[in-house]
Formats: sequence, structure tokens, C-alpha cells
Amino acid sequence: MSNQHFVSPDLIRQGFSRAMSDMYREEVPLYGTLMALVAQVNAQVLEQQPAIARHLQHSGELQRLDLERHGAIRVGSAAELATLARLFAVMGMQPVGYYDLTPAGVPVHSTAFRAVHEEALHVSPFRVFTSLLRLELIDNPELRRFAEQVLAQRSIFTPKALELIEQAHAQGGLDEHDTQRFIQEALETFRWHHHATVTAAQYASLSAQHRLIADVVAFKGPHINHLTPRTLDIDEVQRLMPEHGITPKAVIEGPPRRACPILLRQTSFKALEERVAFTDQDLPQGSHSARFGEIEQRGAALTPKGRALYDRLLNAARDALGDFPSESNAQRYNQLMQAHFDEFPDNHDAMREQGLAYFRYFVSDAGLAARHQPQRPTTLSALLAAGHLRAEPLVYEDFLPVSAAGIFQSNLGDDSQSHYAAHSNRQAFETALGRATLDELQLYAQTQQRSLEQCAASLGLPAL
Ligand code: OOG
Ligand code: NI
Repeated sequence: MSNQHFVSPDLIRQGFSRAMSDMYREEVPLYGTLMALVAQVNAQVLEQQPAIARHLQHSGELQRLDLERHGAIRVGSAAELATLARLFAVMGMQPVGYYDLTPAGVPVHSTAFRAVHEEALHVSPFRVFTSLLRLELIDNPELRRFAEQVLAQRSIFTPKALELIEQAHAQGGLDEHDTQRFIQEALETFRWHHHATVTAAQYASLSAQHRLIADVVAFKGPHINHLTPRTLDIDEVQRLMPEHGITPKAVIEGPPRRACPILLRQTSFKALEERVAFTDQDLPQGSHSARFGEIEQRGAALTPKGRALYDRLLNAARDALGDFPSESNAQRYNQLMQAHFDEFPDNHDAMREQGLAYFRYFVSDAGLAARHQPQRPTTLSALLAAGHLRAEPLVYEDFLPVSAAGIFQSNLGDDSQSHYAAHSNRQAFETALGRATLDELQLYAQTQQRSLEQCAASLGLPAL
């Protein structure tokens, strides 16, 4: 069959991300408020800081900024995770990274489904942080069996979604008509359900084991629990949130504020209490909180060396605090973070020269104009110094385990600290997923390498 009528997976993802955002805004009006606030602050930053606007224009991030968001879901079984991987693959999303949340007392391990090539990311950087419940961590065998049984009985995908996933994989794509249908059907998996699949008493015992277990097991599907827009100034949005009736968590997760942002900074606000009906109730009489709001600011992707430095400084600041960051020690935590991160160079040249971050290289007009001059520079550093090449840091497309744990914790309530002796188990996760997760560092290195090769080709140089 000819594939010329297939819609590109990148456009399917773009359409799906929009449809998801529309659905969530309808379900959670506060998300609309947050989107408006983020858009307002982003416009202000672009107007007041032309250097940032220029950088985002050069790197292509400006064009994708308003489309940019991530969501999160939690599933209960290997079969659910494996089918989700096939669903996301239809939209060009692959599992990147492995995050073990058990050290932070959250009984899940996770990956992020996202596009992997810079051109695909440019069309739609939509990502979904996807967690698999580790049922083996439920220490009560009876409750564990009950949870397994309940999960085995549900199907989180509509029959038509399953059919279209199979069709897309068999044919190698979907045409326009099937794409629209696929988006609508796939959306159903992520919808909120007011009716639980267990009785009030069963919900209570699942919740007593861990609130997250109740959230995954007691409902028909893995409702999207937040959608996070990208802001250019997270401190400013955090400051303005209370004026809009939103109370953010006490500390911003991730690195401190810097002139040159790195990795990812995030803050969230508490889950909503929502009315739900248990199977022994006709009307919604119970309540459950799962859905919350979050914002993020993204910065440069770090190399293994940069990441090791980040992890060391973060751990040192947290050790010095001696406790989990919270409302009561937020100010001291911020001071400690600022002080420790003094050691992390805060300008792009130093970050590049010391090999701390990944960059993309672009040929400048001057570089092109000089390409036939015999005396022109030919090494990377000389080309940069002469202004023939420009370097832009690669934006971090992934997540951070310590931050994710903080986001989980703040939304589950502070009473839910649990301790698990279990080890991280990437292999079990990948067996459930039905494939290996991709290494994010390799993806950044490949993008950097491709940009060097393109620059070399445009300048007529053998290699850079
Ligand atoms: C996911 C929490 C992690 C992030 O941005 O790090 C997360 C969840 O609560 O399911 O969304
Ligand atoms: Ni998130």
C-alpha cells in the first residue's frame, strides 16, 4: 500500500497534544487560568529581555513554546504499559529514560514518552511522564491479589483505539480520516471517570496502603493527572499564582534561578478534591484527589559531567538542609541551593568549554560569506571565536527523579512518606514495556553531532 496519504506521526502527536489540552481545560478550569498566566509572563519576558527572545528564535524554541507541555499518567500492569508504548509509537513517541521513584517512597518506576529527533521535537515537544505501579511492593498479600484482580478486569483502551493502533503498526501509518478517529479514541484512555471500580471500603484499604495505589487501581483508566505548560520565568509565575487563586508548593524543584537556566525547574499546586461514586453508591458521595497543576522552566541539557556536578551540588545542599524541603525551611533551602550552585559556571561559553552542557551549532552569515577564503578558520573553537559559527545550548527534554519525587510527594500529602527496601529494577520495567528505554544522553549527543556535521557540510569542511 502506498504511504503517501499517511499523516506524519509528528502531526498526529501535535493534534493529540492539542486535543488533550482542550479536554483537560474543560475538566479542570484552573488549568485554563494557569495557561493564561504562563502566556502572560512569557510575553512579558520576550518583550523585556530581547536577548532571551533572540536565543529562543535561533534555537527554534520560540516557535514551539505555546505548544509545549507535558502530562503524566500512572498505569497498573505490564500489559497496560506495553499497549501504551504502542499507542504512543503511533504518534512518534518513544520511551526515554528510566526513573526509579521508590527511594522517595513512591511505589512506581517510570519513563517519559517523547519525540527523539530535533526536527520532530520542533513540530511537537509533547511528553508524557508514565509510571508503572510496583504491585510487588504492597506488603499485604491479600490486598495485592485484590489489586491485581481489579486491574486484570479493566481495559483502559477503547476497542476502536486498539484496532487503529494495530492498523497503524501493520500499515506503517494512518491516513487523515483514521488519524482524527485515533486522536478521539486515544483520548478516552486519559479521561477522568467519576465512577470508581471498587467499593468505598475497598478504596479505603487501597488508599491506606498508599494513596497512589488507590489512584491507579480504583478507576477505569489512567486519567491524565496534570498538564504542564512551559514558562520562561518560573519565579514570576510562582509569585503571581496566589493572586489567581492558586497556591503553589513551597519550593521550586530542580536547580536554583540562574542567568543561564539548566535542566528543569518545576513547581506544582495541590490536587483537587473531586467527588466520586464508589460501586456501592449511586451518587458521587466519596472524594478522591489525583489531579493537580504544574509549571516548568526548561534550560540546557547537561552532559554526564554536567549532570554529575548538578547531582553533587543538589545532594550537598539537601544534606546541609538535613530535612525534606518544605514550607518551614524553604528560605534556608533556597539560600543553600544558591550558595552551592555558585560552583556551576553560569555562562554558556564556560559551560561549553568545560563540557558541562550539550550545544547545537549554526553557521552564521559571516561563516557562509567566508567559506571560499583560503585563510578562514577551520577548527570549532576558531570558527566560534571568528563568529562563523554560533552555539546554542540544547534544551533539556526530560525529567529529574528527585524533582519528580517532590512533585509526587507534594500532591499525595506529606503523610504519605513510605519506605521501600526494593531496588530499582530497570530490567523488570523494560520487560513490562516490551522494549528497552532509550538513553537520553545519547540522544542529546546525537543531536549535537548532527549539527556539527551539518555545519561542516555547509562550510565545505571535512569534519568538525
Ligand atoms: C508524576 C509526577 C512527576 C514531573 O513533572 O516530574 C512529574 C505523577 O504524579 O504521576 O510529573
Ligand atoms: Ni509533571
